[in-house]
Amino acid sequence: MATNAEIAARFEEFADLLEADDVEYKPRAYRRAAENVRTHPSPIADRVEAGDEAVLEEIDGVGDAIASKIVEYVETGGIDELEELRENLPIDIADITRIEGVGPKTAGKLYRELGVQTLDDLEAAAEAGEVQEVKGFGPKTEQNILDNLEFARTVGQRQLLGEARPLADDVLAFLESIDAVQRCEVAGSIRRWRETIGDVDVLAATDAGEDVVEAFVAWDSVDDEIESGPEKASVRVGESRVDLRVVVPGEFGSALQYFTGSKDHNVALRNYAIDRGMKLNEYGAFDVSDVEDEEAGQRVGERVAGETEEGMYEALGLPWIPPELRTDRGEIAAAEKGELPDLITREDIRGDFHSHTEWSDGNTDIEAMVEAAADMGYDYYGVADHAEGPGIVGGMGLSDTEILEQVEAIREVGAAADIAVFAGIEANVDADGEIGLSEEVIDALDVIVASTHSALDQDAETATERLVTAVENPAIDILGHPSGRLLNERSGLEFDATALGKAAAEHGTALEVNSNPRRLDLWGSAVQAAVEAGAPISINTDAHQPSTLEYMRWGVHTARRGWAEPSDVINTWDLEDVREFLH
Ligand code: DGT
Ligand code: CA
Ligand code: CA
Ligand code: ZN
Repeated sequence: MATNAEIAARFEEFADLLEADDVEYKPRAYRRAAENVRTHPSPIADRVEAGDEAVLEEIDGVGDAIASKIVEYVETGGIDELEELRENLPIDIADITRIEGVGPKTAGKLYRELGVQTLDDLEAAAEAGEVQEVKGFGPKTEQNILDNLEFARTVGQRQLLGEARPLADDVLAFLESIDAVQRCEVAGSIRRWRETIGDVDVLAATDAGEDVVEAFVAWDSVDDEIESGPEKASVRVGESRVDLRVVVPGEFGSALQYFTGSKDHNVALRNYAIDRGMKLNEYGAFDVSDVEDEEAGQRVGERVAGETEEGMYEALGLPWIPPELRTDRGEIAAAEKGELPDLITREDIRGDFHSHTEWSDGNTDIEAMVEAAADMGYDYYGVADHAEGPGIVGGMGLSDTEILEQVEAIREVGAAADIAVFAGIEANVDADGEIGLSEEVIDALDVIVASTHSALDQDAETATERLVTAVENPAIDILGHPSGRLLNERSGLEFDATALGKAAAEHGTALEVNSNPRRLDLWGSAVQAAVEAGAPISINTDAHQPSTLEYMRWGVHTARRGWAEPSDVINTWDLEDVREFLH
């Protein structure tokens, strides 16, 4: 069964190939459809297959033409029009467009002029000096392709937020150390806290742009300079690409707004501006109500904002929208109505319910974990080691007898601790949604986190039923990492997040945002669906050693991407309310 991600990938490819074929407008529509399909909370193929084609009307950007292609794909596993495009343009387009400066249009041209189909073909053509002979290209473009080829080969995958963000923080610290830099900030997907990152974007405000660019490319941590000019530079640091833009202080806010994205948010915001006689771009917000020729340049009209990002939104009569919400999933309408969520922050978190010790596969004893949790200023903390069961390596998970022994050990540490310590377990949700713990064990425990560790290839309908069965189980307090996905490794279960959220709300079971940067499970759009359905959320680190209790940062920002307010998240509640919830 096709997942939403697979359907979305087909439409991305569609968009790339159409663009390569010099088709206008249509590619944008396909990209928008792809994004909305990817983030749709319920498994589209399942519903279409079940005859429920009304699901297609729920998806923004999916009109009749795209809807019929989705149906065709679900029914036949292919899309005739896409096959035709592929035959027409047999290019490895995802690979080739990974080269900075080479987009689908360029790829199309290189194929038509030189027969380039793969990265290897392109390398051969560039080395033979054929690329610079193509109309519209030149020696500089050819050199750029050669310079970026190797890097394009190595960065097939997007980086994890947990790897890229610490680098971005280092970049910011470096920029702040440069005297000529007045302000600096990250932009792009990093600032939106997306779970994977294509490249790291940073922005600096300065009156001495060229000096700042020069200092940046000379930074000790830079491995390679990819390109640089008076206003920007791109460098490689380890596995990451970092893009710096320098702007004058008066345009910092507008540039920050523009380069933070997402593209979809910016398109929607620009349209919102146009409807109000305004023009937005990276140079500012302009009142163009008196301007006759709207295409007459970037800085045309009366400039009303640009120095601060708040000012850009204010110019449209909107409150500032937190970057995590900038996905075009309703944030502009909410801002207009004054209904933006009051998002949870790291400071709201009072405890963690899911982490491991050496009793199962953790690295330290119970005491070390509790001490670390107390040092973080938490009021309460739960140990939840693995119970034995499906998906857990033999001998690693605890038997019922061992669980009862560990409960005693946890109670002993808890009695001496400054914070409340919960005796918990991470049980295993089997293929049918059951956890198989004895009544005695269930009664002895304070908190039961139940997670899927097996049968992660179920179809979406079965998976939804399985997860709903789990949250209906009164013994289960928290459904751990619901999809079981591992970013860049396995996609995990697909399920109907709205249906799961409704069941969780009804049965008082929390849905986890697992903060491990390889998981981030649930993620933004799923959290948003769950929160909308009224489900309690629990943000946990799944730490296996004291240092990774710091993963809480990733989980909080992921919950923010799902519009979560403090009251939605049980980890912000006081001890008394938490105790009542766990009962
Ligand atoms: P990434 O790097 O793939 O994780 O995602 P982003 O969002 O960081 O994308 P990136 O690095 O290509 O561009 C950074 C931001 O700049 C992006 O979020 C929005 C803005 N931007 C860049 N190019 C365009 C464009 O052609 N149109 C619009 N509207 N915005 C753009
Ligand atoms: Ca980026
Ligand atoms: Ca970039
Ligand atoms: Zn687990």
